[in-house]
Amino acid sequence: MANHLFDLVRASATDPTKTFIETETGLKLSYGDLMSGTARYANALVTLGVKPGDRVAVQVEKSASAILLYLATVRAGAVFLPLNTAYTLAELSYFLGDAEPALVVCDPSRRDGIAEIAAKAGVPAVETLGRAMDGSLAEKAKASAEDFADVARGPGDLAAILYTSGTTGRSKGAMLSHDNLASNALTLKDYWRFTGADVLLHALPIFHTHGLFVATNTILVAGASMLFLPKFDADKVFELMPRATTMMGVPTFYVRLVQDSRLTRAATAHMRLFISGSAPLLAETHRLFREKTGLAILERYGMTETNMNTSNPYDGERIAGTVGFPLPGVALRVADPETGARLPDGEIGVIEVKGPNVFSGYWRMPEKTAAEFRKDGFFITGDLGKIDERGYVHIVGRGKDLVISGGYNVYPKEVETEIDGMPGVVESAVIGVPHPDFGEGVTAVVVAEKGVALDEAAILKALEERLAKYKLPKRVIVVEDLPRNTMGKVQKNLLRDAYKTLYAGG
Ligand code: MCA
Ligand code: AMP
Repeated sequence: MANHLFDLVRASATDPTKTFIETETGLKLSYGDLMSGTARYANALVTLGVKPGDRVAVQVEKSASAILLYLATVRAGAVFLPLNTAYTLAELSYFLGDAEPALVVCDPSRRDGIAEIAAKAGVPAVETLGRAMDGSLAEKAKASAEDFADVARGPGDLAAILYTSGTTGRSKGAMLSHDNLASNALTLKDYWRFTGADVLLHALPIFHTHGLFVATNTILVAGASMLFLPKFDADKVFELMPRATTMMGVPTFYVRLVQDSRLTRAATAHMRLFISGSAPLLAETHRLFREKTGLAILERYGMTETNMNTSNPYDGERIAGTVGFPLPGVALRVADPETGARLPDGEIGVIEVKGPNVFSGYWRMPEKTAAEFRKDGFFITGDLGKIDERGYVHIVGRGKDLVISGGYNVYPKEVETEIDGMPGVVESAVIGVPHPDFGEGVTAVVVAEKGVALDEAAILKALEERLAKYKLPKRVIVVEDLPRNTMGKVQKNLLRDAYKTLYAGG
């Protein structure tokens, strides 16, 4: 049966002996193992009652089995819903309630807590999958048959839902179709010249677009290989680099690498391409990297809702501070934020995109979906940018209130809501200010009730139980009041300016 996304994988898995993933523990999974392993997991899913269109929510540690589970979900015609391993039970409860998955898969160590919230959300099944190919789902997969008749899925059918926090209110599930993922993977493979000879050094998490789709799908459609690290670790990266040809990372990876004396021309001699994305790469990092290696990092730009939109060229000049050109098949314009009218090149406006890469909408949120698309089908990214005279796209800021810390999005509103609910707090403003390692450091500016002495450590402790660690403010600053404009709106730009050197010097 035709399964739009998995058919592409099948087509590139021509050599069953070829390595697909090698983990740091030495475990090797070939393309043949991929075919049989995904069949086993797909059979296990079906036995557990997962039907086409059902959501499979997955919060597991990074492993080769987790990738098998992703592809098995696609083969079974279900919808993969990956969740950040840092999410707390409070955060997970919302996702389970909203997505109504047929199955939750979690790390064995988290089973008890997750089973409790899954039961409350009415999720019928909870299974476990550990990093060492252990867990109840792994057992079921092992006991299942190694062939599976793929469920038929067309280009427009859903393959995945990825939650992205909202600037106001609740997190939104971006619905990604088979063709959103397939078309982007094929485009990136060609644009970045991936072939079966490539070996990607993969140190990203696999619960977001970057590590799962941009990295893994591109490797899959190229029939290439990945060296899988559980997380970014400079020692491991340098150890494995001689065996790799490419790496993808968030700017923090490169900030850490350029500070490392091991980054040299010799160390990177085997590498043909380093790609950066998810947050702005400082021109200084680009310059230092080039100085030390002779290689220009290729910066690209995307979003959960759109997959990848632009990229610096493979052959042409990779210009620091720009995100390059719209990818083939992607229409991009810079528009007046109010009217959506296209602005002349050189002028700053909101970046809008349209193409096969762009999602179909937010899960069960038709109004929010409608509000973020123009009538002519362009998606309003909320990023502010311009197009220069050579056609390079520049991102100059964000129209949305968002902090990006080490490549993870943190929506101030979510953190402010938690802080504002604490006793003794009048109000708070959460901002991002320059941080030497994470790019932006989440920072909370808090107003206390008269006579109340607020304690930074106590606020952080209370937040820890509610929010994923990367969302926690690196500092909490208590002030008398917040600056406001004549409309009464908090002037975050003044706060960002006042605390711009808070993290200077490390
Ligand atoms: C870890 N911590 C963080 C972050 N990561 N704090 C703020 N921001 C973060 N990103 C916390 C840890 O919990 C720890 O807290 C302390 O900071 C220091 O941890 P450290 O060991 O230095 O961190 P790490 O484990 O090395 O992680 C940093 C990292 C990681 C390698 C940059 O965050 C990472 O892999 N980020 C990639 C995110 C990503 O894939 N984004 C793509 C989204 P404590 O000391 O208290 O325990 S997809 C996307 O954005 C779009 C589509 C796109 O264009 O790609
Ligand atoms: P996410 O919601 O995690 O998909 O994050 C998407 C956002 O990350 C975009 O809307 C941009 O604000 C930002 N982003 C991604 N890549 C880049 C980049 N190369 N330069 C600047 N911002 C980026």
